Amino acid sequence: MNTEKSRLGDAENLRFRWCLETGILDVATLDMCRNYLEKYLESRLGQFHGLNGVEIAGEFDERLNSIDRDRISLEDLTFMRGQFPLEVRLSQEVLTVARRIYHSNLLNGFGFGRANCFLHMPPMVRYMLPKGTGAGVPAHVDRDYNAHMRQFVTTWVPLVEIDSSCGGVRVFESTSAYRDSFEDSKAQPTTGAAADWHVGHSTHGLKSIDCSPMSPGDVLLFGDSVLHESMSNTSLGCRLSIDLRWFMNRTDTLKTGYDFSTEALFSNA
Ligand SMILES: O=C(O)CCC(=O)C(=O)O
Ligand SMILES: [Fe+2]
Repeated sequence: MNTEKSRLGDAENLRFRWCLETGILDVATLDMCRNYLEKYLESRLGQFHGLNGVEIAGEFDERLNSIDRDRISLEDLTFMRGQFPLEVRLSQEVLTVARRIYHSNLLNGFGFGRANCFLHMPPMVRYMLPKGTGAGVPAHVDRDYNAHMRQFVTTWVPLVEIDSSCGGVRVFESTSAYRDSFEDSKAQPTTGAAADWHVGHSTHGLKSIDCSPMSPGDVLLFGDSVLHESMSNTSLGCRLSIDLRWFMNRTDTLKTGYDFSTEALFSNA
């Protein structure tokens, strides 16, 4: 056994840390953002025959499974996977929510301060239709999807009530055995027709925690090596959420970031 590997330093420990903070964000700001997203979704889903949410979700899943990947644009495919397009992800409505987090003390417990806190751009904004299983991300650590960032923390921000039916995020306990085997169990991108998510990590034997209930204003925070997955939405409503990724040094990304202290974008690309 590699004892050095299990004696993790503080910085390494933060990668496996997670917590749920309640009543942190201003609900009016979140409502404003939710209204904007709902309007967008309503007009865009109209293109998919204007069916109600449940039927659309079924249709999306069926199409995703049978789709000829050469005949659909990447943009449409990404949208059907529950991800809002770039214009929405870069909107002021979404940036305003991120700004609220920056100006709170939320990230202090992870070692961030105002002078060392940068947002990965663009934020991710997701919807999950009722029974829309195609939008669920299998068990993963965010590092697997963000190799361009050195170390970061994710804040998951729900814009609707999350309960056991409108499930949110499920976190898996980072046991020391899991930490020791972490580097070896790195998930690989899938290939072929089903490729959208990485192959899910094995969660066998790991204790899981469903992060619910959560209300608008609550924030789930987790380090880049915390194993987690999407929960299903079996409710009749649409789930809306934003995930924002934060890093401490401007040089921690090979792509684009946002500096709220100067309200300016920067790029290391
Ligand atoms: O919203 C989801 O279903 C997944 C969220 C997630 O994986 C993340 O925020 O990193
Ligand atoms: Fe994730």
